[in-house]
Order: sequence, then C-alpha cells, then structure tokens
Amino acid sequence: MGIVSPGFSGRRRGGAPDLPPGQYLTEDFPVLSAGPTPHVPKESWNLTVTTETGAAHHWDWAGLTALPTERFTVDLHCVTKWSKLATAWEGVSLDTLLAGVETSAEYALAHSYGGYTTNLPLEDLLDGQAWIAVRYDGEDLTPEHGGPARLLVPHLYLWKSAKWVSAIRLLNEDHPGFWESVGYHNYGDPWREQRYWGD
Ligand SMILES: Nc1nc2c(c(=O)[nH]1)N[C@H]1C(S)=C(S)[C@@H](COP(=O)(O)O)O[C@H]1N2
Ligand SMILES: [Mo]
Repeated sequence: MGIVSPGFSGRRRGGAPDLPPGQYLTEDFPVLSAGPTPHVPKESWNLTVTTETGAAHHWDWAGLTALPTERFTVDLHCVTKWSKLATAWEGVSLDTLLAGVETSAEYALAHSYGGYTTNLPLEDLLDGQAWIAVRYDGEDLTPEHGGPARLLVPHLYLWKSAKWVSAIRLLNEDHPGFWESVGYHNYGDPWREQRYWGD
C-alpha cells in the first residue's frame, strides 16, 4: 500500500499563500449537490472506464479496493468561494486505475450515479493529480460527500470532483459536463480564478 502526500508540501496552514484569489477559509465541510444524494451500496457499486475505441473496463467494489490505495492530503477549493485546507483522504490514484487502459484520448467526461457529469482534459487525471477517493478523514466516505467513491481532482475547482462516480469516458473531443454547459468555466483552475465562461 503506497503512502504519499502530494499537495501537502509543508506550507503554513491558514496562510494566504494557500488561498487562491477570491476564496475564504472554512473549517467545516459544506455539502454541495445539484440533486438528491444517491445511496449506492458497495455491493452494487460499479465503475466503468470506456475509451475512444469503445473498449470498456469495469471495476466492482472488490476490484477497486484490491488496487493499491494511497493516502493523500490536499486543499479543496469550491467555486462558491470556500476553501478547506489539508483534507486527508484515501483512494486509488487514476494512474493506477488507468495503468492497463490503452488510450490516445485527450479528454475525459466523468459520470455520476444520479446523472451529474463533468469534463476535464485526461492529462489532469494523471501524474498524481486525481484519485477515486473512498475514505475521508479516516472514515468511509459518507453518501453526502460522494460515498462510496468519488472522483477527487483537487487542483481544479471542486465541481470537477464528481461525487458517486460511476463512469469515466475517454474521448477524442471535449464534451462539456453539467455545470460547464450552463456557464461554469470549461477548465476551472482556482489559481487563475476560472469560475465562469470568459474568466
Ligand atoms: N455527482 C455530483 N458530484 C458533484 C456535485 C454534484 O452535484 N453531483 N457537486 C460538485 C460541486 S459544485 C462541489 S463544490 C463538490 C462538493 O463536494 P462536497 O459536497 O463533498 O463538499 O462536489 C462536486 N461534485
Ligand atoms: Mo461547487
């Protein structure tokens, strides 16, 4: 089991250098969901990755949790302006998940139980930047925060971190997700304050 802590580079907690422009610090963990919370039992949970050629890869709960997991501590930045620093998670790196997936796609579209979608460049899921998170703060991830498993891509605004993730489609063309198609920025870099189209 690998233990890594990307994103926690010893920066001073609560210091301005940790806060992207326009953000404020919060200690609690707000819940932001566009619809009702799906309750997906681990026994019926499934994750599918499809490639641009139509190849499909499936993981059930046993398959996912048999993969090496990582512990990581990262800062979260929501477009509604709260940031929560040094949050502790456990999950499977997308590098691990996608290691056996052959693709030359440039884009990814994440899908959730309940219908939510969000898009991002595939390279933003790789190189230690993204996880399928299954535990938060030492506990199984609660349904409100996306349990049993959510995508976590902390270097982008948190709407890119699809809760209750069910599928990741790897695509040759970019396809805007739920918020991206109603005016949120297509990429969503908090450090460049890319909140809305045109930012
Ligand atoms: N499936 C799904 N994932 C989602 C959302 C959602 O509505 N549905 N909301 C997004 C937004 S806007 C944010 S800020 C974060 C909130 O995560 P949290 O509720 O764990 O704080 O989840 C993101 N992932
Ligand atoms: Mo958000």
